[in-house]
Amino acid sequence: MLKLGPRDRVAAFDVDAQNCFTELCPAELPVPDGVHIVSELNRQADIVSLRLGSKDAHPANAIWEADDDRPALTPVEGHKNVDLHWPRHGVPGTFGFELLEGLPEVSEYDYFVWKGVEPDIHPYGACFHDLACRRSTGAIEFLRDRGIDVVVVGGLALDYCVKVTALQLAEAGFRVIVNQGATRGLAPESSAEALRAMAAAGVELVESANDLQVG
Ligand code: VGL
Repeated sequence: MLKLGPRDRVAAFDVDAQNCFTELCPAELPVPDGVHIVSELNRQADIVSLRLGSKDAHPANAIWEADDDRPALTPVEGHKNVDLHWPRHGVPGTFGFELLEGLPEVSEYDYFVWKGVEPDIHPYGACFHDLACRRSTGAIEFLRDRGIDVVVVGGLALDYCVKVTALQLAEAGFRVIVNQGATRGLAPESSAEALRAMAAAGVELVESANDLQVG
């Protein structure tokens, strides 16, 4: 059991919990078992005082789109805010863009971030718009303003956007807990590496919201 302190100092962050990162969207970025995070995201949000969310909101003409010549995960050269090619995903107006069924409406979150809106910007973390972490999305300032010092993180995918968001929050000085029941990874090796990197940065890991005690 992890004791997180008073409820009014604890927030939850649903990172990119979108259909495009589940097997419902095989042509986008299907995360194995990704649809099954909803109940844990809701349970962790139920025990905290604020709920933040993010979505990838990518244009269909993004310069990082993978194709036969430039497969997913190959590098993109010459663009400071894009590192890798990815299949098209998270395009507003599509089913893949929508939050997973069972989550609140976007407007019910206490704070919400749309990221990667520009065709030549593809960030991972929900706290900064750019890869160099210079342009805040406002999430960190919102959490500080509200007196939050602990953030429970889940969403998709563990090995990319969840990892980077957790590291950004830890770097900003928050106590960060990743609920493994509320996240899944794209691939086993990168997920194992994500868990190592987060642990090295002081991020705590729990199996489920049952392991969290908020006073
Ligand atoms: C993500 C890879 C590419 C994520 C987004 O949300 O984890 N991963 N784009």
